[in-house]
Amino acid sequence: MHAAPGATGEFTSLLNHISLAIRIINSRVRSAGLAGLLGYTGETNVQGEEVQKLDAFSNEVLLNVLQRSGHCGVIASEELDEAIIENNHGRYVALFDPLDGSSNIDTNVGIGTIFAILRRSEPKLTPPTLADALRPGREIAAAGYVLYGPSTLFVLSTGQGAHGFTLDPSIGEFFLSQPDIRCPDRGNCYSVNEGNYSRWTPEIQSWARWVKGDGPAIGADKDGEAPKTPYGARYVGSLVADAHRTLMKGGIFAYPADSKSKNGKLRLLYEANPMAFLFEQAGGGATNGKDRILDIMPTELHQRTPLVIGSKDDVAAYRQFMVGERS
Ligand code: AHM
Ligand code: MG
Repeated sequence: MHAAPGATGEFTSLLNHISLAIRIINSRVRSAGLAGLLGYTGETNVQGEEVQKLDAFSNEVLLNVLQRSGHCGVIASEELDEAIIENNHGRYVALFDPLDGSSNIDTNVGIGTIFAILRRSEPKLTPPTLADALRPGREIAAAGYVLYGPSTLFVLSTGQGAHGFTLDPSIGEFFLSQPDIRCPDRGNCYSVNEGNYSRWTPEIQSWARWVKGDGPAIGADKDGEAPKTPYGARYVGSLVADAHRTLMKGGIFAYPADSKSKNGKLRLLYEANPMAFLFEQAGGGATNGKDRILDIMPTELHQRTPLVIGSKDDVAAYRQFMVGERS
């Protein structure tokens, strides 16, 4: 963690607080199944204490740690209706999804935490407002995700590349394990909930047929290589797990809009922006199908957006289907 480039002083302290919250959440995630086995999943445990669901617990931990850090003027979470705006001296805005993929908790599938940090423009002169949080993702100062998988992996960017840190559980500290992650320019896997196929537009359906080798052949790229279809299918249903695989191995993850979720399912501020920031830092791409995710000007806290992230050539090919350059 200390090797994160560009992290100094207050900013470093904020990141250290986030790291602490993550380690607390990790320890509870690691024993979630055990707690269930021992019957701790009811309203109260044997000590008579209320047992919180893991996502509510994770939210509380991040909130408490960030509030006590004193660094945040605005804190917003996917689990809270309203933003917490309270600290006039806080120079930063923290936005997070405390436990993403929570529908996978009960089956012991990878889950994660996602966050973004923004700098308030004039923290000394103006009290914090909601507007401090409603900023485009290109202004993010730091973004990261944690994958609670076979190991606990923290992928972080402070705007100078994306770097992976693995938790050493024996001493409870993160160590730099994947410096300067680069997403391959093209991959051979696609990741999408294809159960939504009948709800997609014809453009998305065409892309899905193409990626399975059932669509029009696509010619060589400028580097002379034509994409080889069919792509393999991989879909966990936890954004952090699907995004991490895509970041490391290349390919594409898409959660498009559909006739049921007209603006897509994923949230711009807590999920799409941090992931888009990390993918761009690793040389990948991120679009809503037409526009760059990081250029979207948010209008509300819990705004949703279609999200397509991955290898830059795969994201570019998807976009060509959406804008009618391919069909
Ligand atoms: P959540 O924030 O309620 O956990 O929902 C977000 C999750 C993502 O992790 C994942 O990419 C997506 O929802 C999966 O949705 P679906 O089950 O519709 O495929
Ligand atoms: Mg989520």
